Amino acid sequence: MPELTSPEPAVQIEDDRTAISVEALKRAILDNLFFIVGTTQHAASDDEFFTAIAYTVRDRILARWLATRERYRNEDVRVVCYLSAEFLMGPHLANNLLNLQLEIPVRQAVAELDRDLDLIMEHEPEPGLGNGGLGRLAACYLDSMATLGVPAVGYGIRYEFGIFEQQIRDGGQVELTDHWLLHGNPWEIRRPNEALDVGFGGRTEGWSDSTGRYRVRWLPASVVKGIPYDTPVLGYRSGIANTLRLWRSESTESFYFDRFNSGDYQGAVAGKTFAETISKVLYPNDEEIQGKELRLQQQYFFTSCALQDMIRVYLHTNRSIDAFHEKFAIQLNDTHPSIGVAELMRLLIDEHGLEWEKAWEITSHTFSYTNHTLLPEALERWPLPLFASLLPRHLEIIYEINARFLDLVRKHFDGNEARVSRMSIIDEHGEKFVRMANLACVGSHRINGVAELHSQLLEKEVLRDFYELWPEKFLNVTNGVTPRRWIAVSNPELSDLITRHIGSDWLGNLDELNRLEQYADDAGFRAEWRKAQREVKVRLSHYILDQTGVSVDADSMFDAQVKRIHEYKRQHLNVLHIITLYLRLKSRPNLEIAPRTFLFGGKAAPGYAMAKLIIKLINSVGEVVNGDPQMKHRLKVVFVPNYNVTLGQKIYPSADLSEQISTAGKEASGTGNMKFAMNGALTIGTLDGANIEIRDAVGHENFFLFGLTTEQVEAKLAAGYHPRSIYESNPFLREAIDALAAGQFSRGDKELFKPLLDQLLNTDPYLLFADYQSYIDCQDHVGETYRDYEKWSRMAILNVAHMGKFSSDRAIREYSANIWRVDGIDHA
Ligand code: NBG
Repeated sequence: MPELTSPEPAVQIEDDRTAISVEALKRAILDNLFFIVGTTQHAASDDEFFTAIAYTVRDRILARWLATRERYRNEDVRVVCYLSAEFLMGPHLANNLLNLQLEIPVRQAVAELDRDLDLIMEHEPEPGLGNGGLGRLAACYLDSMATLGVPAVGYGIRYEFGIFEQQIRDGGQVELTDHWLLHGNPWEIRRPNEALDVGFGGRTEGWSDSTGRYRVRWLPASVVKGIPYDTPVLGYRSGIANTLRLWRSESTESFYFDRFNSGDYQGAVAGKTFAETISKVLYPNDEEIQGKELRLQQQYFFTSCALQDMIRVYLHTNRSIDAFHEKFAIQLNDTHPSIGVAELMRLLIDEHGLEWEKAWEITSHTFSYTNHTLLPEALERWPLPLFASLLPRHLEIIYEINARFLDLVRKHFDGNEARVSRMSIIDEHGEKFVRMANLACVGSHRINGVAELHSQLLEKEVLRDFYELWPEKFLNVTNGVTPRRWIAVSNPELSDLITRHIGSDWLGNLDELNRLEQYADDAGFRAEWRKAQREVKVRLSHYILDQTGVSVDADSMFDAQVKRIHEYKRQHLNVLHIITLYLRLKSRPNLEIAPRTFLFGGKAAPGYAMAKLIIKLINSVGEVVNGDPQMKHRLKVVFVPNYNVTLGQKIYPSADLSEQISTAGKEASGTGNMKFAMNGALTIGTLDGANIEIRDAVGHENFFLFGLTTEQVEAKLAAGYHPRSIYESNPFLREAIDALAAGQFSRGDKELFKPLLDQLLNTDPYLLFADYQSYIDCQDHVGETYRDYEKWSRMAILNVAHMGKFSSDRAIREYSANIWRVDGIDHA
């Protein structure tokens, strides 16, 4: 990989439109306000100002962006195509300013125009085109690929409506439409010249070509157009701008005049409606499939666009299609784009005339697959009739892939039919399904999990048969996150402090953070550390007051859990601790504790009743605790609404304690755990996902561990788990549960939390009760430790010093070396 040395500002082209002096920037912003937004400096709203600034910055990205594009087309580089149904990019402006090193002059220019850059940045809408960890990981990886000079394109869907906006009303979640495109999107460029067609439905027919070879052609019943929208993805100081290419679906004919003229007004727009629906809205489920036809349409739509796009680029190079896999490495971000395996086969055989064997060689050398979850409810499978009616030709191809594959399985496993039926791409138990994970495994040359434990569990459980057939395909790549967005952009106070002491190279090489170790014992440094964090906490407390009306004390411990709301993530275990603490303080009012502010954030899938009840639970407990005068200066509970990247950027830097408390064996990796720890929060967590590796990296003495291990969880469930007996024998747990059941946190309503309590008492599938006492004891230890703030700061510094491994740069180096076999190109 090339070294990141260039200290000069990367923009060098000094013509009128791209100059970077404060004067030139001011002029450009005013011009854009006038000529693009259609307003003037004094009349412009902050939204309009944002747009003008964004165009000003985009102008300064374009030259390198187009140059990068040309290089990838013309030079003999292998390009990584990262296929993902979700990209959770977050706001672009601050990140682009950092990467261009333009923050100082732009801030100055904006100030001279009598506006405040920070306030204006609050007006950037967030492209929420993802649900959670999986979509955000894709965004961190794009950042690192551009930084390391790995030629890459992110392919996905330009959803008109991203993840819903969450409001809290009467303590419960309400979903509102996300209008992220309302004011337009200054970062993207629509490229109608590069539109492509995608078919759906219809039938297939056989024919003979001029050499007499039997061929098949697909006659789709309808065709939609995919229009690409490109957004530049800048590298940090690398001079490179890769591309995020998102596809919007449109009708091929905007209007069926024949029908319109004959009076069939509805028929005239029906095709248009079908086409436009495909990229309309993101499915808001993170780890549960919904099995809806539209979802399969979305998956096929963007995957087909991406593959056709690659082939088009490839044929431009005047090479024969035979070496396609040498030009492209395709990464499947979970199974969502795995229909690509069948689509590439179709394109190569039906459209480009290759023989099956050759097409398969190309295909299986092109794809690799990342699995992101062990939860069985997330394994994608499509009912066969639905699949057949939407993608008839792909089903034929999948049957052929499967027949050949199962021959191999039979040979390898000596005709073991139980294996054959488990490994088959078609599930034939009762109602038939196409199993997308099986298709992905068969069609990929590398399969990876996202943390050590997760990869081991894939090999041992979910993908065991595939591992036993092809152990050489499997590997682990532990997730990482970009320190540019998650430290530098989110936490300028900490960033400055670090840079003042160890210089600025750490942002391009996160291992450098270990040079902070020497400061852990320096009382002066620790004081500065606390001062920096306090500023961040004060800022968040203003935001919280403004958003929720709750006033929180910046000197209390900020104990934070932000992530999707899910039973396996156990936000309700956190609540059981709060209730226990509350009841303890009620019965012993003079008890001295470290004052705590519990912060929660996260969305629940709209159809997930239990998750929504957990939100209600958090808010109900908050209402009682925050309203109790005895708790003043001791406990506060806040649910900060509409958790997204923007809000994450405020919360990660402010936290003292990071809650990573999933049932062991359930969280594939987690990435929020890394963002907190990089910003100095200490972790309380189970031995799950990447927590294990974080604990090893930061030192066991700097990590608050509790709870059962994966093996103990499995053993307990296998032996017959009885949560009610734990409830009966643990007086504190009983007290907490009884208080909930009695309506103490629901204004006397004894029914409200009954579904949750019944589940815990009867089955408790995520073992909250089994881990309860261990969690409480560990939290008591946390509270004691926090009171020794010198000790705490020391731990926090050591924690940050050892987080280098969790940079997405490290993860991308591993993908590049072990999966994609690509090098970074030299920086401009
Ligand atoms: C999520 C896992 C997380 C993991 C991210 C990124 C899905 C389907 N999976 O543990 O739950 O960190 O993927 O790998 O969103």
